[in-house]
Amino acid sequence: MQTPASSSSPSGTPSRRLGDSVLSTLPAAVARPGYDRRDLEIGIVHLGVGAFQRAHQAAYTDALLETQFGAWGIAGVSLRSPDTRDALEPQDGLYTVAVRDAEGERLRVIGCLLELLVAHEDPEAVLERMCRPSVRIVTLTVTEKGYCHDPATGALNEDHPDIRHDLDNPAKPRTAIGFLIEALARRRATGLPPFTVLSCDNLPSNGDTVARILRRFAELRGADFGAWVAETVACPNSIVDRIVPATTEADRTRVSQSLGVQDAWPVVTEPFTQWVVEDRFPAGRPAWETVGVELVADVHPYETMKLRLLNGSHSTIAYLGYLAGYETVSDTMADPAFATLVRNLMDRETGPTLHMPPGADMEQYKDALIARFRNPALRHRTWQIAMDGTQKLPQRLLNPIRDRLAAGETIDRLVLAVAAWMRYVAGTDETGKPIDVRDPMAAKLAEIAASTAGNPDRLAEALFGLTAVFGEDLPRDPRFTGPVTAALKRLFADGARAVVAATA
Ligand code: CS2
Repeated sequence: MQTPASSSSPSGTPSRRLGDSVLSTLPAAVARPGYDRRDLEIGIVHLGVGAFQRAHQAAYTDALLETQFGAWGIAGVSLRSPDTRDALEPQDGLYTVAVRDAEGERLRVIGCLLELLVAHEDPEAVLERMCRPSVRIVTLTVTEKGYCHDPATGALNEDHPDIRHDLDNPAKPRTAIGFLIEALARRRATGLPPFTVLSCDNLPSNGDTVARILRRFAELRGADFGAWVAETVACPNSIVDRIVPATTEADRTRVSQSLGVQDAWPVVTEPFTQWVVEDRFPAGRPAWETVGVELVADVHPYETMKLRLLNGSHSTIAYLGYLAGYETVSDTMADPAFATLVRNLMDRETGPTLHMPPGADMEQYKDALIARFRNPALRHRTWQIAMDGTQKLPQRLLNPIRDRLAAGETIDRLVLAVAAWMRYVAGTDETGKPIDVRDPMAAKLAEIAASTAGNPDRLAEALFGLTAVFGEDLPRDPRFTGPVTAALKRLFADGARAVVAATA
């Protein structure tokens, strides 16, 4: 029996669930799909259906369907965790995007996510969707580590246990790469054209990188197949940008109260959104340009701008802010020493390495970033951004360091950020509390931390030995290793806040 929309649980969360049957009863201020979801066909399979995709790519496609209906419904796939499926299936795939800033919160219920699958539970169902003739694009947000590659070189890690598994068990893949290749092989065998593979992760040349990885994996299944993948599968590069912190319990309660029905997993984000995509979609694509997506011939200038100015600053804030005891990005930015450091990092170190995209204004971009980082309505945890540092450091901090060193320029703030990562992965904070270090190389990092026992020289030296992160060049360059080790010693001796104030 359904409960009336007005009834609430003791916690104040309405007990009736969001779903197709209650869409028309939502308060007038809540935007919702005006198109008929029942007529929507699956045109996109998305691997890695998480908060980011739901607040970004799905929001664009939903906005497009609103004005221009087409066969672009999305099947959302989680590779392992059933959480998103379990939360959204009872809601017919509907969920709310809450856009928040100091002025308030705007809600829209998104309608283009038609079904949710968990690859780990039923790989065949995922492959079946990917092989439907109506599917023309497979989008990915599987995070940096989901590409099973060597972050320093961008090549497939052929020794990765999940890649070995997928080569040995092609019909039951574990990785996004294994799913893409098996689905492409099946499409080829039945004479269907390949889908376009659109990576939406923060990797340098994400399209070229996934193309290289797919080609290599396909070659390992057969030279002829490798050549077919190289020739026929389009992998446009793309830049995605929207800050989407993990949803909290308070977000769930607040959004559900505003809806008058329970949304078990809304996503909370900022007003800013950007998506720049190379226009290479041989199988066709949604008319995303009508809803603000920038379709361009070359994304590279946008990419370095975003990875270095936004993500590079984010990682700097994450490690130093966490060590200084700040829980969120906006808390960290409220400390004037940190705000100065971040601005100077952009003005004096990362910014000067960039060739800006045509028409872009670097000063405006940096001002906007500072305002975005300060957004007090988003509780973006430093700990969340600190995750997976081994996968993020190369493109965010180490490549700008390479460029600066090649030009004979200073790297003081970049070096401090790298040292802060080292101090962070040492595994205990400045009050002696353990840090929950999440990283695909966490076991190795913990081993290094234990064997170097808080000795900064030995810790730095052991971490420089991770060639997948630092490459062969930087560990041999005393202009890099010397200042990083010195900054690490100062972080251990004086604490992050004091070192930031002295370096800013
Ligand atoms: C963040 C990004 O978690 C992180 O590493 O730097 O997720 C960042 O919020 C997005 O790239 C913004 O577009």
